[in-house]
Amino acid sequence: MNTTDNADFIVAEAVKLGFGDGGIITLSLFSEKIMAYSKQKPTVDSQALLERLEKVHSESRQGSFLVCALPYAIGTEDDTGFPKPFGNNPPFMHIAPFAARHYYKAAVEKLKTLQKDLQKSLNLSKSDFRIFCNSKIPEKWLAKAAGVGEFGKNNLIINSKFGTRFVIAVLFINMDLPPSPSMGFASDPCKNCTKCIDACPVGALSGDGGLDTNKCLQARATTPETWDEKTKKIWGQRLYGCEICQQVCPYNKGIRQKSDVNTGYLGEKISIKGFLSETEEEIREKLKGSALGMSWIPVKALLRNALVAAGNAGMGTEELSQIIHRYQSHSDAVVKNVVY
Ligand code: B12
Ligand code: SF4
Ligand code: SF4
Repeated sequence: MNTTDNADFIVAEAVKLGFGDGGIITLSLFSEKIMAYSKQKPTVDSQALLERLEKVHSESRQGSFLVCALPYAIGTEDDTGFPKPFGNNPPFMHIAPFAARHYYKAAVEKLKTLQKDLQKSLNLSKSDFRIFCNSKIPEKWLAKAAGVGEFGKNNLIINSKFGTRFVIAVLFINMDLPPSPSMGFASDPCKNCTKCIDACPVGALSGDGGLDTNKCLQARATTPETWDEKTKKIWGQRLYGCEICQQVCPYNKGIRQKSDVNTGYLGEKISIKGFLSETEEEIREKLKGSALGMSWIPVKALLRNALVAAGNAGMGTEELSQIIHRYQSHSDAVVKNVVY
């Protein structure tokens, strides 16, 4: 096999494992592309982006990134046969589709399988590979450079087949491989569209690709802070996740994806009563292995979110009052102060 065959073979194997798309970029070409992007657009801090890759650099600065896109399912209420961890009693609160199953974990598992196969077929050792998913390295920039997609004004990478609804997973391979051609957009995919900017309920998108994490509801979903009345109202009946800037994107229109991923299944609807009836320990236990069980998501932030959802569902006084009463004497102000 020559190296071109290797590159095609690797991407094809990734797709066989369930990834929707994949592309390859060498470490050296990535660095070059980043420098070029920052020349075109001074807000792109090439130095900072390249520093984030330092952990990956091999002495020789050789190597390639296989950047994969794992599309996530939309409309998982259709799924049958999955256990509902908090029961099925309405009213419900919502989990955004990207977190309804643990796609990040599933993507890493898929890359581990691929790595094992590649160790044999490319005659490389375990230490020649590194897997990254939701990590510190600039995954969106790698996806752009590897031709998987292009930045949209919603701050996400748009893929020409899957829109924005996919997670990115990266396999570093200590071998220079031919880079993939770009798969889609010759120029700015957004053009004059501003739908995501206009629809964001908190004005978090700046319009030039930037996102204000102090405003974004997705960022605030995990921050243990007390919310004011305005934030509570805007939060609605979510438990976790906001994806309005994806719902309105024309590139996601009409795409109703299925997924073979079952890892950490929670579904998109969680019973408010079922959730709030559990102790914190029980909640932690039930969320283990799911996207909401990740170490950096504090249970007290989820409790706050659920109590706000309960309030917005009109359950603050009668039906849930006994359950909610427990939280009025909670030791933590973030949870206690939010009770409706
Ligand atoms: C921290 C983080 C968040 C934070 C903060 C996001 C942020 N902008 O900083 C929060 C919690 C808000 C978040 C939310 C979401 N995230 Co997130 N997040 C990350 C993470 C771990 C790091 C991102 C990061 O480096 N932030 C630091 C800032 C400075 O970098 P940046 O966002 O890349 O900002 C760049 C752009 O603004 C760009 N830029 C500057 N000027 C301009 C101008 C133009 C015109 C353009 C287009 C771009 C541009 O340059 C900046 C610097 O690089 C990545 C994983 C990774 N390693 O990439 C996932 C990741 C970006 N998230 C992802 C996803 C799916 C989401 C959510 C949909 C749900 C979720 N998982 O939480 C929402 C979507 C919100 C949104 N509209 O972006 C995916 C994106 C997949 C895709 N299709 O692009 C990633 C890649 C995770 C993964 N492995 O799949 N996320
Ligand atoms: S995730 Fe929600 S709050 Fe964050 S930028 Fe998108 S629409 Fe705005
Ligand atoms: S909604 Fe419009 S502006 Fe926003 S990312 Fe999609 S195409 Fe671009």
